Amino acid sequence: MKVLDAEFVKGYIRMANDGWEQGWHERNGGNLTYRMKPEEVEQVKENFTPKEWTPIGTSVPKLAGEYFMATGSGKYFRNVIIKPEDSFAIIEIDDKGENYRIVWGLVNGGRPTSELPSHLMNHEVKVIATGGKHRVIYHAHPANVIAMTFVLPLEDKVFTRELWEMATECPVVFPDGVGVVPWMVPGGRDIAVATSELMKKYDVAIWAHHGIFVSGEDFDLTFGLMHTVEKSAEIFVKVRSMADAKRQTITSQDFRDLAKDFKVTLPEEFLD
Ligand code: 2HA
Ligand code: ZN
Repeated sequence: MKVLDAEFVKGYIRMANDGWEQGWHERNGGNLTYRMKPEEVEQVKENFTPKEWTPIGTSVPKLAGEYFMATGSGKYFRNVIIKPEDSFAIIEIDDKGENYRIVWGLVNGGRPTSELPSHLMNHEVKVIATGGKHRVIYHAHPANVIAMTFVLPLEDKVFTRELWEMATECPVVFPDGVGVVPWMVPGGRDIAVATSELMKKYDVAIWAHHGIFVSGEDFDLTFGLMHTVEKSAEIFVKVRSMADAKRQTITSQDFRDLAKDFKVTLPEEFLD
């Protein structure tokens, strides 16, 4: 089967375009990776033409031999839908988890996303934490979440609580809360390590003054998670624009009641 005819590839392209349409991907901002299922690799591998092995810049032994779809460094989400084979690649990880090679895509040259170390380290953490259920890591630059990082203390508890309070569905959608990474130079191993540490605990990591990373099982859940967090952040910005303080909000006891009915566990550390 041709790569572009496969359902999972269509799902990937749709998600990238949805992110573009939300306004989360100015210029070449953001990146999306997907860990392919073995049967999906089988479906399309007749099209693979492997290029040279290249160091990842970090070590991800749990991902040895896996195949990923990855947006290209310097490529635009805006173009994914019209020139997919120029905008993203399928890559293979070597048997040590230290090098990758492009096997399809990026036909006009280029490399996978500059945030490949963060993506792959997050994938590795999630393979372990979810027994392989999570397959999608998504990085975007949504304006309202970024705005929050200029006015709130950069603490997991503060961000979790504010985002939960801004929309009743939030504690159900991300019951573990969100982590916050202080400002760091993007693209390197240090920010990848800091982010993947948070991903052991959360599905959402906010990068101060930069954007968000989210992790999920499939395209719908992962896009939906980004969308929910950003919608909540938008409400926060509106509330703060109207008044310095909230007149009323969802209380800790309200959250406990919600958790009971919706059968989610909310960490007590976020409920005092
Ligand atoms: O330009 O978003 O963090 C891609 C990025 C880098
Ligand atoms: Zn970014």
